[in-house]
Amino acid sequence: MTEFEQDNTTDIENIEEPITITNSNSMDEESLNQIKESFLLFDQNNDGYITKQELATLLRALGKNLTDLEINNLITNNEIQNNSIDFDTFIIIINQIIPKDTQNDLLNAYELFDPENNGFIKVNEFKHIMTNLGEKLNTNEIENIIKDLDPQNEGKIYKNIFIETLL
Ligand SMILES: [Ca+2]
Repeated sequence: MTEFEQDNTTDIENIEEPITITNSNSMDEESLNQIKESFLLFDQNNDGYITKQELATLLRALGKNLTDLEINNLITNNEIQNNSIDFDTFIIIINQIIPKDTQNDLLNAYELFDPENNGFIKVNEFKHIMTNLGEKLNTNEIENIIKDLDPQNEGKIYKNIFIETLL
């Protein structure tokens, strides 16, 4: 994901219209197109569904390494029948995975740069985090995020603001 802005889309709206992912804070249009292409590629018999095994492979291709247990939980939680996952369901699954990943990434990143647990990180350290998270943000995007994270322009980002703003 490259969008860190808050959005007002509720979870219920996302469930009703899982395809309207561009309004979600977890995926942009480019990512969605990329995922759609991958889905079609992995749906080898072109019936609009992928199997659980294809799901696992596809998730790995998208950089999401899940255990068998995690995959099975996704299958169960989304009430997937007959080992058949359509694209809408796949997007719902992706949205269930990405926020968790991002949250862990951010917390790990935060702890990495505040090992003494001072409760804040320096803005210039934060810029370093953002360029190493795997989420390639451009300078403008990073500056916009920093405006939210350091509203008093103190050069410090406090942990609570960091968590509240980015998660
Ligand atoms: Ca298929």
